[in-house]
Amino acid sequence: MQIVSAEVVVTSPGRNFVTLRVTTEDGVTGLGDATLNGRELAVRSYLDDHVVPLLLGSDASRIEDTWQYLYRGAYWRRGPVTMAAVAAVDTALWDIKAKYAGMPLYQLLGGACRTGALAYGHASGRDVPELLDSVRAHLEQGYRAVRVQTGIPGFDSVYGVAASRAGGGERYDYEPARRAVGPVPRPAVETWDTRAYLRHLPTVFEAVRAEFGPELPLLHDGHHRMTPIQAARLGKDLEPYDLFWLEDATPAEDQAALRLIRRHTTTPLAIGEVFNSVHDYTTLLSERLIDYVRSAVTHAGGVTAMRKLLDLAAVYGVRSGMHGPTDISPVGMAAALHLDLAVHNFGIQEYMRHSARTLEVFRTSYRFEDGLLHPSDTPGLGVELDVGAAARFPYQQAYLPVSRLRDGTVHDW
Ligand code: EZ4
Ligand code: CO
Repeated sequence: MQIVSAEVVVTSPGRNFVTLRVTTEDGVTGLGDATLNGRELAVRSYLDDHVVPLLLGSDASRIEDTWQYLYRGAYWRRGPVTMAAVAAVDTALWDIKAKYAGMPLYQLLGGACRTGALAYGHASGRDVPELLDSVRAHLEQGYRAVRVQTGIPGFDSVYGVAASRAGGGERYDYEPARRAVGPVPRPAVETWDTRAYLRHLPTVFEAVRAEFGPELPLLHDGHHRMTPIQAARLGKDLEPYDLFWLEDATPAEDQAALRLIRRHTTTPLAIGEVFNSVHDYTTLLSERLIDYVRSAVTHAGGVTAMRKLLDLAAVYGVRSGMHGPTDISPVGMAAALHLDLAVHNFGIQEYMRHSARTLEVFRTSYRFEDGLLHPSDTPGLGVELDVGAAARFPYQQAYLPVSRLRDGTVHDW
């Protein structure tokens, strides 16, 4: 199973994606997602300049050894760029191994624990009536769980709210990265006021529960914007609305902050989409400070590392809630779905549909039916990359927005 070629494909079919494609001497190919939103080309360079030369001629069957070689062998450990690159190699090697075995990847991971993975979508609106329409539209699309984000009176744009389609009333699916334009392209700037948010959000959940009843699982993403005491208050204020989870209440790198939130509220907590290592979670898990881990295969070192993280989480009764926005490519999404099926401690899977243009480049076989996702029984991950189609959509610089307080101070995003 010698690796004879590995190439990095950067393509922008509606948004940017970084994909590693590894080919063995038998002509079997494997794909891995290495997309790091807003910093894509750093990962391309890490792969092209430092990883691909090490893969050529090595044995594709040695997945664990390759992971350790790239992680320990580089000396410089962890970090989003490194771990996205390691993730892409690891995922591609699992794809190859499963194709050689003639099995869908979830079979190699131990087989299915469930018939499908419960997915949640992103409902949003600039105001409450628009949000209620969006929740309704998601239910019509088959979602059985929704994340709820809304505008705050007095602010033009707020995290998680889809932008309007120019000239029309229709709404885009939420997509935070924006193409950089102008002579000196810069990220968009959004204004933020936590007190206004804390006052407004409970009224939003009141309206959603009044309209849709007690059963529908509702989620919310705080996007790292609160202090621990603010997050504690929000968790308490939202208790009557029985959230599935409150995500990223405080800046994620401060694990100890969760102790304070946990002391004050029974609202379930999720964190970790910006983490890239099991070591980011040790306090959170061992002290049972969270209920869901948000890491994605794409950013946390691949299928190998994600499996180990979820196994550690299981020891503490913590479940999965893998990150699945559109910046996780269809390759990263498929890898997540195989794990979702195979691990016992599955919780929920974030799922935003990719655009038709993205799906021209990435040919997927996973299915979304009755609110559940299934990775399909195609051998491997079940995703193929159309390299010719990818070449039609060259990279375009895009950034996530930055957040500033009313006085101009940079805030967490
Ligand atoms: O901000 O995917 O839970 N989902 C999120 C996303 C992330 C983006 C970052 O690339 O918070 O919207
Ligand atoms: Co999030």
